[in-house]
Amino acid sequence: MIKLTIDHSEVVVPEGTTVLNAARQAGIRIPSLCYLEGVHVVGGCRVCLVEVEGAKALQASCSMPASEGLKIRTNTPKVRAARRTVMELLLSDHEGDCQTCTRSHDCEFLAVAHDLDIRDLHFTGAKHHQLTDESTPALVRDSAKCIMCRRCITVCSDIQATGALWAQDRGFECVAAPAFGQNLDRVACVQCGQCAAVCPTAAITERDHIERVWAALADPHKHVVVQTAPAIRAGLGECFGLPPGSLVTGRMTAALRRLGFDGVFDTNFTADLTILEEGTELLTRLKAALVDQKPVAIPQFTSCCPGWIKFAEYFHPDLLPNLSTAKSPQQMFGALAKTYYAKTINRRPEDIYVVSVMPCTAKKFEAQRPEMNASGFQDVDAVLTTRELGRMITQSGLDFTALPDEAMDQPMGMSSGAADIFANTGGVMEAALRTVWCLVTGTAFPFEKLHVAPIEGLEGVKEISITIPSTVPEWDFLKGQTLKVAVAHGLANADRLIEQVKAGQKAYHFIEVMSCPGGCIGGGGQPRFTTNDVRRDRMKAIFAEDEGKQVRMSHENPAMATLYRDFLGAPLSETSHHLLHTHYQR
Ligand code: HC1
Ligand code: SF4
Repeated sequence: MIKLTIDHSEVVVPEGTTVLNAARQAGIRIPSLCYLEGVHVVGGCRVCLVEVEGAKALQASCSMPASEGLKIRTNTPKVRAARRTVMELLLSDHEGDCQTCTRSHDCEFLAVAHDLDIRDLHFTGAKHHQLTDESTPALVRDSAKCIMCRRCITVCSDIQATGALWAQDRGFECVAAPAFGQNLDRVACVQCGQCAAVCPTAAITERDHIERVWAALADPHKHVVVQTAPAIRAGLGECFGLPPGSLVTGRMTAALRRLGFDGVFDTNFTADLTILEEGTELLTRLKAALVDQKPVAIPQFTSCCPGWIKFAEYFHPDLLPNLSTAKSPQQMFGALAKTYYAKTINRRPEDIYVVSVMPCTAKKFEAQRPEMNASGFQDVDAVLTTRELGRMITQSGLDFTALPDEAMDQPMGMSSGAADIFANTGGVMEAALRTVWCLVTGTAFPFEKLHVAPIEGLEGVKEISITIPSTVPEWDFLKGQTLKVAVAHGLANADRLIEQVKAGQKAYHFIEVMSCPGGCIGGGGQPRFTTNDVRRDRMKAIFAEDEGKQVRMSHENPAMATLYRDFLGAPLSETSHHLLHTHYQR
C-alpha cells in the first residue's frame, strides 16, 4: 500500500492507483474529460491538473501514479486558473447550442464548466468546422461538438479492436473521425455505440427514432407493439435517478402501456426461443461431427449480438459458417409479431408496427439489414435505446418512479429466468447449458442456484468444461463427452480468443461473444455512465430477476410449447428456418 497526502489529508491506496483515483477515494472529485476506467490513459484534456509539492509544472492526475510521501494539492489558485484556461479554450471552439442539444441534461463538458464556475469566455474567434455524419443506421457524428478527449478512439481500438475512429487532421482542425475524414459507413465500424456511450458531449450519439415511434403511436391504422430487451429492466431506472441495479420491469411495462402501445411484450420471449433453436442447432452440429463424421463448423458461435456479427463479417469472414444461423431474439420477435401474433389478432403484417427497446445501437443497424424481412416487410420498424425510451417517458410527463408494477401482455410476454440472463456476459451460454443439459441428460442442472459461476463476472474471457455423465437414449453419442465452452465480451477479448482458436491453442464446442463489456447490460445505448461498478450492479439485478422467476429454463416456458404446437412445428422446422434463421455476408 502507498501513503500520500492530498489536500492536507493522508490517503492510503494500493500500488498502481493514480492520483486522480486516490483523490476520488478520499472524497475529492478532480474534474476530468478524457479519463476512462479500464483503458490506457491518454492524459490529453489537462482538466485534471494538480499541484505536486517539489514539481515546477502542474501534473495531469489521471496519468500520475500515486507514490509514497507524495504531497498533492487539488484546489490552489494556480490549479483553478489552469483548469479554467483549459476549459475556456475548449469552450471557445465548441458549438454552443446547449438549449437544444440532446446531451444538455447529462453533458460532462457542460458539467465541468459549471463545476469550475466559468462565467466569462476570454477567447473568441474561429470555431471548429461542422461536419455531420449520418451515414450509418445506428449513429450520428457531429464534429463541431468533438472536444478531442479521445475516449471514443480509445474504446474503439482498445476495447472493440475495430479502430474505426482516429485523430484526423492536426491543430485546430483535429477531430476524432474515420480515416481520411470519411464517413463511418466507409470503415469497419460495427455500430456497437461504445463510442457514443463514453462521449462526454453530443459528438457521437445514437440515431434518434423517437419521432417515428410517436408518429406510429398516433396512426390509427397501425397496431403498435413493443418488445423490451432483457437488459432494459436493469438500466432504465437510472434515467429517472434510481440507483444502478434497480429492477423496473413492472414500472417499465406500465410506462409503455401509458405511452400508447397496443401490446407490451418481451424480447425475453424470443430469447427462450433462441435457446431452443440455437441449442438444437448445436446438438445437430455435434451429432453430424461425432456420429456421421461429417465436416461441420465447430465451435458454434452465438449470433444474437449484431456488433459481433458485423465484426465477424469484417474481420473473420472464414468463421461465418461457425456462426449460429439463429437470428437474434430481437429479429425473431419482429418476424413472429408480423406473422404468428398478427394471425392471432387477425391483422395483416403490414398493419403491425414493431418497436424494440434495446440497450444497443447496433440493433438499429440489425433491424434494417435486408435479410431481416421474413414477414414480407421489415420485421422490426424502429429501435429505441434505453436512453431514448427514457426521453420519451420524460416527454410524456409520466412520473416513472411513481408508476405501479404491471405485467406484460400475452402471448409474447412470457419468459423464463434463462431469458433474463441473456443481458449479462455469459448469460446466453448459461441459458443454453441449462437447456442442453436437461434435454440431453434428462437430469436436473447440477449447478448451485443454476448459475455456472466460472462463466459469470467481468473477466474478459471465461471458460468451462462439462462432462456429460449419462444421457437419454436420443443423445447417447454424447455420453462421456466433455463439452467445452467459452465466453468473451468486448470485441478485443473476442478477437484474442478467436486467434487462439485459429492457432489451435484452444478448442471449444460453443463460444458466446457479446460486443459490449459486461454484455448487453453495458450496451452502447444504456444510460451513461457505465463503469464496472455499474455493470456489476446491473448484473446482480438481472440475476435477481432470473432467480425470482418460477420457470428458470427456456424449454420449460409454457409459451414455447404453445408456439411450436400451433405455429412453428419443431425447432429447425421449415417455418423456423424461414422466420427465425438467417445467413451472413462477407
Ligand atoms: Fe441483448 Fe439479446 S441479450 S443481444 O444482449 O440476445 O441488445 O438486453 O435484446 O436480440 O434477448 C441487446 C439485451 C437483447 C437480442 C436478447
Ligand atoms: Fe468504434 Fe463501435 Fe463506435 Fe463504430 S460504433 S466507431 S466500432 S466504438
